[in-house]
Amino acid sequence: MARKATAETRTTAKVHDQTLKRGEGGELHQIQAGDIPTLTTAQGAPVADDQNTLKAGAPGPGLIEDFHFREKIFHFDHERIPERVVHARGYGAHGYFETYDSLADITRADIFQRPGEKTPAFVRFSTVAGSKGSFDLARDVRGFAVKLYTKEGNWDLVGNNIPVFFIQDAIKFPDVIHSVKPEPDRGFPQAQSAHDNFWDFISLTPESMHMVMWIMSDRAIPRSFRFMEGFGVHTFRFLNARDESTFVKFLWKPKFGLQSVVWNEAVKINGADPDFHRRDLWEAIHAGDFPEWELCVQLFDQEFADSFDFDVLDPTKLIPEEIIKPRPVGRLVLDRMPDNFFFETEQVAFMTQNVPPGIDFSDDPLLQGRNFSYLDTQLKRLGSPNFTHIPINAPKCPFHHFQQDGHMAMRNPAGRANYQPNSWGEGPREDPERGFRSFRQPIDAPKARLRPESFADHYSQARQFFNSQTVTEQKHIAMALTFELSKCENPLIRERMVSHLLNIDEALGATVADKLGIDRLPKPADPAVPPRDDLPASPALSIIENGPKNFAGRKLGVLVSDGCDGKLLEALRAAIDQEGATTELIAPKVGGVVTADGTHLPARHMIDGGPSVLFDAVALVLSKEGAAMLAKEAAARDFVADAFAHCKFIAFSAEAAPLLEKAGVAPDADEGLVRLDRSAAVAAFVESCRKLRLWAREAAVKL
Ligand code: HDE
Repeated sequence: MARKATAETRTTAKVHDQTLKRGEGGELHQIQAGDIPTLTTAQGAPVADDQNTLKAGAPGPGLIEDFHFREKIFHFDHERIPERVVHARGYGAHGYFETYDSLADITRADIFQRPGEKTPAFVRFSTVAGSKGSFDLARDVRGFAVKLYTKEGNWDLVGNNIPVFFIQDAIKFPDVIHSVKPEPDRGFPQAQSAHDNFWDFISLTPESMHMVMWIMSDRAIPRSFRFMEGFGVHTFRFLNARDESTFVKFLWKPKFGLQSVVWNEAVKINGADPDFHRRDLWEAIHAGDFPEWELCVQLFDQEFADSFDFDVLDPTKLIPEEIIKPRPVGRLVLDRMPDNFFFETEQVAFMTQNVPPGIDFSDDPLLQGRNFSYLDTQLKRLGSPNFTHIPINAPKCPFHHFQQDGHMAMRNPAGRANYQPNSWGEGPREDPERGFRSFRQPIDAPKARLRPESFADHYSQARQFFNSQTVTEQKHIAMALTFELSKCENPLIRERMVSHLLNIDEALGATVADKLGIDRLPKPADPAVPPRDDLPASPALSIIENGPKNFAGRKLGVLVSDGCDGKLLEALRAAIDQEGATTELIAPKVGGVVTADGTHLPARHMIDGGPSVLFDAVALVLSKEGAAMLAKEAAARDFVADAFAHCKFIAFSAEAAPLLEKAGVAPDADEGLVRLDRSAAVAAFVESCRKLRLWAREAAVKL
């Protein structure tokens, strides 16, 4: 074909024609050419053509003098930075911390001095094992990292949603992480602990048993970041103005109470919405329904530490809340999403060693190792010692130092002196009064690679955790262990794990062994010290016991059809609204439905895109014809069957009964099915929803 060269850039012209702009009152109007800023290169030169490379004729060859193309592609080719080695997949938000009372008697940390004072905060939640593009509902620990921009420097509380950890000494961290990551020869499985390498390492590492109980519990599949606790894990120190020390453990308690999903649901959520947790946080903050946590502290002295059953410096142990009651000291509110994910969430650099004066470390060997590690990781990821110049990492208080130069220096220090002391009268000097001081702990010890004997009990708190769960939660732990170990190909690994479980709870070990087809129970693992069975249950460790007892912040999914009862829907929506929860409609097709009285209702989802796993409770408000039509659709039947199997409360209009039946759910199966046939029924349904799930149903559905 004969080619004609043309200089016309039609696409650009059309973009002008088609672009609408939002006015001040929110109205849309046609954009004018003058409304759009001129595209420039990174050097600021205006660009005439962003659609075509510079060529000798058409189609080419291309010319190397095309600096705009070269710069654009060069920059694109360098858009990625290394993902975090662990906690790669995460999501962050801005907010503030509000101090309740002055803690001046126990800490001189500036953030805890003045009641009512607000300190800016940035929080990043994450999974641990999966890569950046993995899914949100992996069975995994969640990172709960908080950066508090205090007036005396950044304080990073880099914690998890589980109060203990796998290992006692930082030197084992690469091993535990290698074991959980995809196996190196095959490059899978992604974001899963259900494989040989992980359970091989775990079953050879008895100190991980307490943590294993937590990650096999529903704590590892939270319903939302908003509904999980956070823990600083290690014991820290508070130091007051007299440098007196109080030990402290930090806990975040969610205002909306605890809630998790069930495993069968988690697997389906990952398919339906891999960004389930991200979207949840994004939507809650944009709706003005700000997530909130209370910061609590467990305070204790050396005398308590000496008398406690376990070593307070052992990060595989916790102090039950029934023994030291957490004291609320402030609240964290997340009220703003970052403008740009990369700029803030990806570049934020948390470091355990970021503590202001008044907060100090303990000798927990895991914490000591972390303090060493986090600086390396920032240099590797962000590429320059000047990563503190990036706005999300920079302190928001005045700062002065003589660190200079290096890649990407973003500040322009003025003056002659770049050292101190100096005679120029320039620059900052240290301040023994205001400055950070470490606790003056006397040390007289041999230099050796040691593990304290006081760290030797690996089973007692694992057992206490298991005994503190409701029967439902205990079953979930047994099911999770069975599932995970069923994915191990090596029978020795399975047996070795069962031998540990027998030290935690005999019935648990026997149940898991039975499900795994292990006919002869192995001998219990040989414990370093005998496990204790006298530790009382700690109700604070159960999720179900610590539910919100209301439906606030939760989501109702209503399956609707043409010809449905608009008034009933209205009443349902109003009651859910009143409860502080949200309603989303799911319709047979995009565009919504027309109710019996002729009102058009837009729907958020069409049935294939809105499965019931995305909701905390569901309702079926259908016409007779709608129910008959949907009964023939697999997606609609799954909607109902899954909601039932996941123990959710289900409301239904009388006309919807045939869909229930086709989905294998008897309309009067249990009290979790609420027929919306009288005016009080809506209120009764909302009342039920406050329990979140009807766990009593679980025995009947046998997930
Ligand atoms: Fe981390 N951890 N970690 N970790 N960790 C990282 O730092 C490390 C540990 C935690 O949202 C890395 O910036 C070592 C315990 C969170 O950006 C890295 C050890 C706890 C985050 C690192 C631990 C955590 C990280 C990777 C054993 C709970 C995500 C990227 C001594 C209390 C922060 C980065 C974010 C991130 C090292 C153990 C929590 C490699 C060596 C225990 C929440 O530096």
